[in-house]
Amino acid sequence: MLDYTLEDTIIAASTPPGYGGIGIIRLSGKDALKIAKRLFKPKRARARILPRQALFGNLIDLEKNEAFDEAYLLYFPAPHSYTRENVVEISCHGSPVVEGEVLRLGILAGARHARPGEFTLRAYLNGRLDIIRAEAVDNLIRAASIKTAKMAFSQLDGNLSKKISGLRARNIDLLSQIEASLEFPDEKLQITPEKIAGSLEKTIEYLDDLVSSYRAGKALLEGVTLAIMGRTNVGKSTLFNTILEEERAIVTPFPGTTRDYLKEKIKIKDTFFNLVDMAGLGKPSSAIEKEGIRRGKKIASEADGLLIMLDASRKENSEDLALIEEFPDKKALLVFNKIDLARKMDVRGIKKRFHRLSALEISALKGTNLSKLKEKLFEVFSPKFEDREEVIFHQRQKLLLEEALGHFRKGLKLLLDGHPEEFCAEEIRKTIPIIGQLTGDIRVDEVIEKIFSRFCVGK
Ligand SMILES: Nc1nc2c(ncn2[C@@H]2O[C@H](COP(=O)(O)OP(=O)(O)OP(=O)(O)O)[C@@H](O)[C@H]2O)c(=O)[nH]1
Ligand SMILES: [Mg+2]
Repeated sequence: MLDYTLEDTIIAASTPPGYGGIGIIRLSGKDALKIAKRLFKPKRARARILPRQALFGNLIDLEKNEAFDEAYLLYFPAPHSYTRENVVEISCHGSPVVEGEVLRLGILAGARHARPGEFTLRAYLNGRLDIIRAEAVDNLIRAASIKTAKMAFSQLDGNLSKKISGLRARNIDLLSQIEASLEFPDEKLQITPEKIAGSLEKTIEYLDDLVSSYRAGKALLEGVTLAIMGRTNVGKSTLFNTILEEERAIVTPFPGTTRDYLKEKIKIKDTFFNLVDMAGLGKPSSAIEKEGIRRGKKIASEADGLLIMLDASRKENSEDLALIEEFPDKKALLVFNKIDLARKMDVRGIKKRFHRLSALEISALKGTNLSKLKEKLFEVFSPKFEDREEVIFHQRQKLLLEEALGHFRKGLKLLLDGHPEEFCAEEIRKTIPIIGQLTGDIRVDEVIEKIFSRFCVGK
């Protein structure tokens, strides 16, 4: 369970574990400075610790009066700190032993080791960040590309939060106008149904766009999942290995080599792809193959995109064609493999027949057209969002937005169907607490706990 008490002073390493030039230990809470002083002594005996000014000193085990490193100390008095509490940062050498000793002495002096995300949790509880911005901190840290980092930073900077708060304010205003005109029907300042509808339509359009941006957000954060699909022996594992530039999957001349699936991350330009190699889809000859095929189909159906691989050195059959048509709604790329061998497949005919799909001829074994393939993967599968200002990264946000959207839609429909305006107002009213949960103005403890437990310790 998360601890919501803000009484303790917490301590943790904010830099990742391991060896490095420097390592930063952070303290937050009312006793942060008092505790830091128990293990840090300025080099100049009478030097004073001033807010936000780095001070050079030694780290000392006072019990034995032995120094074990030198360090800089930075003090951020409340409320001008990350957590809005007193914060002290100690920058020592990035040694696990030294950092461990600072933590040990800090805890001995009265601090408690922080839980994952507890610094940011305190920032939220103390009103420095709302939940959308706190979630953006984690996205920024984990961003797989600079593009993602910039989008996360924009949210951390408060751009999405501002828009959501604006939306909430506009709807409260709309609600009060509807209520006023219901209460004082004779007064002049009546809001017309047309105006209400206009306002709702704008809100719906905005939320709809935001909800649909989740696909791109998820792909940016987690990578685009691409399944290499094809019949046995067409060269799926060979291509998987060639793209990864390592002998990751077993390749043999025998059909049915790959049984389970393998998943690896690759980066093309600034997009991450989760490439999945799997069992060949076709008629299984054993129970293991059957299970492999079942898993393969599940992966294919959940993937963001498919690389449908065909062996161009063999004549196509009905199984090949059925595979191409198996997932008609998925983004897919047709890959004709083994072009180093004599061609038996009617490549032109198949391309023509499935002209809606991009296609490419390669040799996975020789690496022919490999760079063209990567280019195509990026072109076909990387998320397109250049014209988007805002992308949402979290399912939590998407689900709440969808819930609010549902009420706005229902409200609009009631209005357009000619029902009394109270009914519409009721739907708008239901969105207020939902939007409150989105920003964290309304606190749902289990949700908060889930969000922060994902964080790394020290953040
Ligand atoms: N000549 C040629 N042979 C290839 C090419 N790609 C793969 N092969 C060969 O085809 C055979 C099967 O390759 P795999 O990569 O194991 O095929 P797979 O689709 O993973 O097969 P399963 O795991 O059994 O479904 C091996 O002998 C590979 O060396 C290619 O581009 N050209
Ligand atoms: Mg294989």
